[in-house]
Amino acid sequence: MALSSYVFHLFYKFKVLVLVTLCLMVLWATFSYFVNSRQEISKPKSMLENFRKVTSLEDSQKEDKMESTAAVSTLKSFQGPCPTVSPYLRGAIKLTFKASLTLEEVEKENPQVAKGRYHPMECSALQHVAILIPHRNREKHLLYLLEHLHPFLQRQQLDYGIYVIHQAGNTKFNRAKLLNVGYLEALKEANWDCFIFHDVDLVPENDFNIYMCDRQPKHLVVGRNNTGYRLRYRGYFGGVTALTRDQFYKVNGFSNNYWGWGGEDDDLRIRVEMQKMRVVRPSADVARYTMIFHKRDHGNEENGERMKLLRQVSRTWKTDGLNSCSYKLLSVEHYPLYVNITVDFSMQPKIS
Ligand code: UDH
Ligand code: MN
Repeated sequence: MALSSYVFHLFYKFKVLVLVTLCLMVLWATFSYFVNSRQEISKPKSMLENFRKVTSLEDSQKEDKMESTAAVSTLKSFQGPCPTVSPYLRGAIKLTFKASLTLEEVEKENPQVAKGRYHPMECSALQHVAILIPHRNREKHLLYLLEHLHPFLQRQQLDYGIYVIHQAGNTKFNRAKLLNVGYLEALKEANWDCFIFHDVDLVPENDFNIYMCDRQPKHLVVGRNNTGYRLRYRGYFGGVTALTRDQFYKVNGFSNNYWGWGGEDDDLRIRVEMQKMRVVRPSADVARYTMIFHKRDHGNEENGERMKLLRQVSRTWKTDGLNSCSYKLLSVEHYPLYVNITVDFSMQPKIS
């Protein structure tokens, strides 16, 4: 008798165990369904839908801020990758540039950006992207670019950082060398997958122009307002380009020898083509920019030597580039909306 009651008891316990396991499985399935559906919101169909979703991005960011760090880190451990098309994209936007805009206002608009960096809370970004901006004496342009670029990149659900590489002193401006410095210095902070080399005065008009790298080097400026939204010339590779860490490394970065305006972007295209890579571009209807009007800067006069330099690329690229980029690093400052890297090139031998 005692044995049969023992067996019965054991069987009963087993049944309870099976029931509890089943309940847990149902709970788990329900939970994962909700987590997934948060990420896989399909591509927006109408303006109204876009508007609602962008509002909900702002709301969810507010909510996220309120959650305790512990809760956020628990959620993050369940996080899947972000969708290939972000649900927050809006398409073409009419850009405005307010004369009285201040950096404090832009900082207030972007409380979730710290030390120039941001990552989405709701999913794990597909790429870690460093935006590199060569700069000297264009503060107002930088302000407008930051104002538009931060929300633009957040709507694309990117894990990104903005670096401004500032050339100190009065030596001729060297855009390409500044961008080499940006690449080398940014990689000291994080293992970025993708680099966007970005003029300070070009503001993207359509957030379907995705700031991620492709399997081939990508040129993002098909059209801009001051060229009637047409490609400046066949082979143009200037303004804004996107190369992966490896693509840029493979071509030994930019040349360091272009002082003053012009040629350095064509040089990079030649390097890319010599490595059997091919420049790709997004479609003309999304790769549109507004260039904030400016005149030629003092210290960035046209480089008369550029044609000569361009004829030598096949001989010089291996020894002139990332591996020969010498500079004096004056400071690395972490501001709320960007990292400011200041360099001095005045010790360089070649100044005309
Ligand atoms: N840049 C600076 N400061 C300078 C020079 C250049 O920050 O003093 C940077 C900035 O990021 C700029 C980029 O380098 O966007 C390219 O320089 P640019 O804007 O002067 O080049 P772009 O081809 O203009 O746009 C060339 C001269 C325009 C003459 C216009 C006459 N109609
Ligand atoms: Mn310009």
